[in-house]
Amino acid sequence: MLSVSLTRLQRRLVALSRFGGLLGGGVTRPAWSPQHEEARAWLITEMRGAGLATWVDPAGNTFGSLGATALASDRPAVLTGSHIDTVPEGGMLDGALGVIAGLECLEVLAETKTAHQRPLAVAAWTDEEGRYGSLFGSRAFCGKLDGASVVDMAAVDGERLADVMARAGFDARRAPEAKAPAGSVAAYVELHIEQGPRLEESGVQIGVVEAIVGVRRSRIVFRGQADHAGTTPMERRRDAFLAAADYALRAREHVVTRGTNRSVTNIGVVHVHPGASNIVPGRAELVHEMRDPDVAVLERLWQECRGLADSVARERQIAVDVVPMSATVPALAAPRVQASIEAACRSLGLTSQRMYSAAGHDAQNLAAITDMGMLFIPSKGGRSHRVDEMSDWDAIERGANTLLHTLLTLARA
Ligand code: HGY
Ligand code: MN
Ligand code: MN
Repeated sequence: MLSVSLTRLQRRLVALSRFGGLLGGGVTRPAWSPQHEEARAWLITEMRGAGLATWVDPAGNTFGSLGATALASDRPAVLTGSHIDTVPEGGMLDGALGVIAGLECLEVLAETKTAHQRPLAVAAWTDEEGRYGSLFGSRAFCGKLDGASVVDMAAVDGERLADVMARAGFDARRAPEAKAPAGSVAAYVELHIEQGPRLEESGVQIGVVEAIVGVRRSRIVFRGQADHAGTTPMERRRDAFLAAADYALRAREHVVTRGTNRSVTNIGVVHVHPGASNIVPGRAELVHEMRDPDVAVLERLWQECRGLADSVARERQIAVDVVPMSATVPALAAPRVQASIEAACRSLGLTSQRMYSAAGHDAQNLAAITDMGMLFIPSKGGRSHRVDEMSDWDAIERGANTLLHTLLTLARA
């Protein structure tokens, strides 16, 4: 039975983790950064060494293909992949697993000269983590990138997308040209770590994704009055940070009590200005995100939290601006791709369970142009987006073999 080489998988995953690798373990490899571009060059070399044709599109998505030198409407390809950018102080598997396992699968098919009707390709989508713009590369590929917005896209710290792309040799204005030819993708399936505790706690080997959550992100800026921290009487202070803290606690409570059991929310970025210990904060800026697999719930919660921000500001004589940043749409996996993953699990003697993804993924963009599916392997302790993110190597091998047989089924369909 066709199977992947765990030795090769391990070698490549460890090698990739060294680009932006941190001394204590973990990886920081933001999209377009020097370490990301070195990783891209390394990946292209590995793809070519595996006998694949390679190309990079105007949005910086990197492709390795078996049986085609480009995507074409008259020969729809079966696509797999994920991303090689990471969050700050992230792990070595988030994204990397899907790209390296996809490369491994295509290399096995090439070296065994296994017949398949459709071309196959593995993609490394740019900026999946959304440092400059959520799910950027796959959004461009699926024709969902608003060209006018690209020039204004920037990271929360102000670094502009156009500048970092230019440094990496790309013209941001051309990113929308990455749009795939109509009908050029027959199916898309992505292997990813679950990034949560459910699979490990249920003891099931493979997760078959049914749906992927939508994620809404906003910048919320509270504007009060900077004042002397010693001499200003407490009752006269218009402290922007206190308003932000009040909002954060109440918004979390609101989502937990008024959402569903699948609604989650987080505030991971806080900036206080001017940011000195002896100045009452004049301005406090939060990035607030919320998630749910149901777009109606997500929209309701988002509107209700906007109202909450206004209430907090009024109560504290503070001004507030709620600036939408990104809104990804929940997506459903295609039944035929889910069935192909489950058939692969059965042929490999692996247990599987259907589940929704509480993380966002490029696959939710691909759902707009083709039949999409995802499969998960368990994350140790459910840990992810942290330096000790890891999965067992035999789980990695199981996931890659399941991907291999799923791709083969889809490429023969
Ligand atoms: O944030 C997410 O859900 C994903 O890891 N980008
Ligand atoms: Mn990911
Ligand atoms: Mn991630």
